[in-house]
Amino acid sequence: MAFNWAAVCGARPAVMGVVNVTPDSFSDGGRWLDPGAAVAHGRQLVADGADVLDVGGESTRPGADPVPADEELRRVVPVVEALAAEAGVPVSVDTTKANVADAALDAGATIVNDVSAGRFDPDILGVTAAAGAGYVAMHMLGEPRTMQADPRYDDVVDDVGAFLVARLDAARAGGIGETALAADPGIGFGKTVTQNLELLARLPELIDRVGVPVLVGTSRKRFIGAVLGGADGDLPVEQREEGTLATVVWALDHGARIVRVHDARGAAQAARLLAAMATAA
Ligand code: PMM
Repeated sequence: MAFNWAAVCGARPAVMGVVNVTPDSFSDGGRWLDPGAAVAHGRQLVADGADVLDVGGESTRPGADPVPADEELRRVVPVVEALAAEAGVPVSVDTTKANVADAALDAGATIVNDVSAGRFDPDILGVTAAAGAGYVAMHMLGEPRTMQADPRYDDVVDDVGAFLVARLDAARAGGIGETALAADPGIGFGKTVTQNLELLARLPELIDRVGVPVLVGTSRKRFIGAVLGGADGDLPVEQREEGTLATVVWALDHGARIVRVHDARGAAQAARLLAAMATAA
């Protein structure tokens, strides 16, 4: 059956919980590299309120080198398989590689979260289409290795919007159905602190432009540490949870339909409280 985002985030916004099976992600690298620990973490995220689990085996932090496909497969497939069988929520695979997406979809994933939006391995679009899976097209400036080297835009919201419109068209041309599409401005992927803040400030403009559900991933990212830091420098990653929650509330209140977070509990509570306030008027 073809994937439909409306089933996930139609009635109310969805919380996507992050399961990074990597030794080097910026926020939680190495914590869930063991498959058993990763699966247990996924279960905990669902208990905390996650509506979707996003399993990734390649770090996309600034400066990261690519991971060979066989290593990424080895990390991701067992975790996807276990969580798809028992977590009770849709599982997405965070990959840019067609063969990793293919194997993860075979193992039970129903969404492909592609931070390259089909630019790194165009076959990923056909693989996603053939499985009738959901697809997230994310904006990144160039590639992780170099994306933070002096990122420049004419107008960041305009440029990211145009990119996403073009990549969504590529996904449609690759056979992915309209209800399966979501878009993501890619907070932190080739953006300065100010550019990230502007993307969030003008989120409704971007949402209007792309015309599909928008996912926002701010969790523990550097711009939060930079804004909240002091003379000693950025607030460290482990102290960015409260700041993350502020951005989650903002994104949901400005039209985001999916938020991608490391701590599902706060985001799920925020989503429920926002809905209660919105319907009390
Ligand atoms: N951020 C990261 C990884 N994957 N996918 C989407 N769609 N959006 C994001 O913002 C995003 C992503 C980097 O964060 P992590 O290393 O903590 O997972």
